[in-house]
Amino acid sequence: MSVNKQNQSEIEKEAAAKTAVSFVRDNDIVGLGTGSTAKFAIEELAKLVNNGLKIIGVASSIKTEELAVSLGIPMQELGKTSHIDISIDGADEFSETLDLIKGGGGALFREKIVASLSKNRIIVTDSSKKVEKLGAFKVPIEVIPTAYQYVVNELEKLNGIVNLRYKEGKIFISDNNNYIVDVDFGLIDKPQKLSESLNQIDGLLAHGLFVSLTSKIIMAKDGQLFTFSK
Ligand code: ABF
Repeated sequence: MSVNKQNQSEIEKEAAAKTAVSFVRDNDIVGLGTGSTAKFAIEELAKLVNNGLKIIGVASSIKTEELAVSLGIPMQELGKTSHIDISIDGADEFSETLDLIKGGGGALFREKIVASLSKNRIIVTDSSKKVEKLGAFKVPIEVIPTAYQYVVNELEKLNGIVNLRYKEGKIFISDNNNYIVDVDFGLIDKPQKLSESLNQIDGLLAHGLFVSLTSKIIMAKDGQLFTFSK
């Protein structure tokens, strides 16, 4: 991506993130996403907290937890959270039916738990994430290592082309000590159906298809904000 395009993307991400933060209210429990767009939202929230906004943050990754704590946002553990008022997170792809592919950063399991606990789920993106049909971005899937080969077999039965994720030459290990595979299913005609099939596979902890898990998508493009909601 050229420097100009990268700068434009960052400007769009920041604009979308700041808009999402404007929906946060005093005493909200706020789900904090993972990735560069969510980072803008966390930084904006920290400014408001330092000006008196009273919230409790719940992180979708260790990286997000560390960032939020370093910025002074009061936090509570995800495992001890029974409800979240509003969550703000990014995505790798989204369609106008509010279906997403998430997990490019490897945080999809906790992101999905945060989204599932949230009353209001806001996704913030730059314009590069909008697609007609999901699937150009391979679907990240978290796999328990002791079930790895079995899960690969099952994914291949679903016509998936499975790629084990590596980072810096080593197998990528998630925050939950599992593997991540990125699976090419081609363009996905029926995300709900594929999601249901994936949910049946034992040893597959979570997948990056977020179907019916989003309240609103805020996308920034060329200085304008676009909102997608049902
Ligand atoms: C996270 O946001 C992940 O699910 C997704 O991969 C990422 C998108 O990253 P970015 O906001 O940096 O484009 O929630």
